[in-house]
Amino acid sequence: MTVSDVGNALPLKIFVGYDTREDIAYEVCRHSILKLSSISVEIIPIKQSDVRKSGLYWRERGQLESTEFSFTRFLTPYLANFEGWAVFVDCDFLYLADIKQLRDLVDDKYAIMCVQHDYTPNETTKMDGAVQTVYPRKNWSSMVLYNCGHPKNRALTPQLVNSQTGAFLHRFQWLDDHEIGSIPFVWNFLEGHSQVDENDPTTFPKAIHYTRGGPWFEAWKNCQFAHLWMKERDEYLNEANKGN
Ligand SMILES: [Mn+2]
Repeated sequence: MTVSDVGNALPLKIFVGYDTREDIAYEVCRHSILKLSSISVEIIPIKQSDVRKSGLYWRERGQLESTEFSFTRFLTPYLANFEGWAVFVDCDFLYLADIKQLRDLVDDKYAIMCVQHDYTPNETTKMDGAVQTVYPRKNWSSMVLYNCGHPKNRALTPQLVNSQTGAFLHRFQWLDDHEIGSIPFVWNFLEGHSQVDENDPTTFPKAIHYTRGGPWFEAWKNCQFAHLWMKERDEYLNEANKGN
């Protein structure tokens, strides 16, 4: 929290998809958000074991779910009490810019906003060997600004999140197309896919998405932008050690 926020509205809720195999990715993502944020934020990991315990999540794990938050992410508006705007983001992101700039993009006429990638991955597997699936609107759901108070998002009850197909949820089929706003791709900059144009600052990443797997996996320790993630990880570890 910063001084300029005193008296302002509630902190921005940022729900982060948490996977037990990627705890360090979550911690580093969180660190990068907090380090650069000029607004007050509340970072909340969505842990599958927690939402199972609290009775919000009961579906069986499917073979195509590459992370523990494949479906739990769609509980975001519910978890935010269907109030205000909230962010959902995968844990495999590294923020390079102030999240205030992202929040300033919100437009109440939309039910959700996201980067609308036109993306077909080259890899057939991702991360630690999980199957890479290809579908329309691939990667749109990995970082979403939810207008949690929008009436259409009331559809996202635990009942629906636990019963609907992956296609329905990941393609946002509870919404009409015009209810889905667009955000510049630099807020979900896909490592290995999105391109920087050195002559065009609007292409410089504001949040890198290590969607194929990040440096916390042996197979991806030399991926593009690995050094940025490693640097953030070292800062996180240094601070965590000092604080204990
Ligand atoms: Mn991801």
